[in-house]
Amino acid sequence: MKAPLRVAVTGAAGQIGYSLLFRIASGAMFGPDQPVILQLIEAPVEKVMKALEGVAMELDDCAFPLLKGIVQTSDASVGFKDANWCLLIGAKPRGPGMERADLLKDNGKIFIEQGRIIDAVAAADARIAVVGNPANTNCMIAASQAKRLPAERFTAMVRLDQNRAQTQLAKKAGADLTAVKNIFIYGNHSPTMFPAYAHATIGGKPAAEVINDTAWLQGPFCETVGKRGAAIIAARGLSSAASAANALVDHVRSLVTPGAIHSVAVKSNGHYGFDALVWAGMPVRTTTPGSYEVITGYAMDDFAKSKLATTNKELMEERAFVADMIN
Ligand code: NAX
Repeated sequence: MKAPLRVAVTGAAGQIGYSLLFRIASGAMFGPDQPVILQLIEAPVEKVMKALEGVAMELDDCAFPLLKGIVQTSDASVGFKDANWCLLIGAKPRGPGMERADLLKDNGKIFIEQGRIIDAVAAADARIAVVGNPANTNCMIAASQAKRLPAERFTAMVRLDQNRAQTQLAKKAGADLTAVKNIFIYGNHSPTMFPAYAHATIGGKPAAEVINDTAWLQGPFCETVGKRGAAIIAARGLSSAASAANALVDHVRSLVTPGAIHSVAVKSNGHYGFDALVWAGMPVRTTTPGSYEVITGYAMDDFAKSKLATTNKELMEERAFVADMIN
């Protein structure tokens, strides 16, 4: 039997947490032979901590063979202690009339604190995946606090956007979902993101050739993927939760599976023309469990270049809003 992995999850009593924890405990994230200890972190609010207790009771009631322990805490230094994976889902939502700059700054405070504590107490091999929005910038902020853990350990999730794009391409082509390959998300997890359809293939042929409708690819396709979150809220009255949890399972599973090729928001280091200091979605190949290399060299046409410039500009603006907090 392998030693259990410690998996810290913030916002554990929230919507995404409720869809996610059971899948981690069942083995979907780390495999059917990998035991886990869940370290659940919530806001220090009585009602929320009570709700977390209920979630932990339900986890117990599933009798998952791989679940070797549950920690419930509102103290991040307890929750992140010795964690091998830190899944940062909890974030402050945008309130009515709230300015984006204020949202960035309020979340900045949370992610500065969490980044500092993770760097101090998490396991030497700790990996961090950020879901809480604005995910790319929150990830950059958390990473800014790390002195021990290298920046590439901090990733933000754009996998939900990749999954959405894959399904849209398959539906349009009338193809099976699994026939769609190499659709990658570049830039910010926001409506400015760019699903780079030109590199995608369907049944081994270029997707653009199979679909043969450039206006659809440049227009409704990009728009549907970019605004899917808002469409879910309009239909469900609540933001995406099960699909976001599923995407996080995919994000981590791909990052621990050597050879997997997938979209992750990582420190750009200037790849694809992004500002070197922002976290931007791009294609990566997992090398060893938890480590990856950016796949560089996909050629971009003028349309793609203009989309990359737009999403890069937004990421740089977000960085500028919080620059005084991280420098
Ligand atoms: P919920 O509001 O249901 O849950 C969030 C939970 O986080 C709450 O229980 C809250 O008490 C907790 N929390 C807040 N601050 C905390 C802190 N400092 N430490 C620990 N816990 C804290 O939101 P949910 O629907 O679960 O969404 C969570 C986040 O994911 C949001 O920021 C949301 O915008 C973001 N999303 C990101 C996506 C992505 O693809 N990157 C897609 C889905 C989702 O919209």
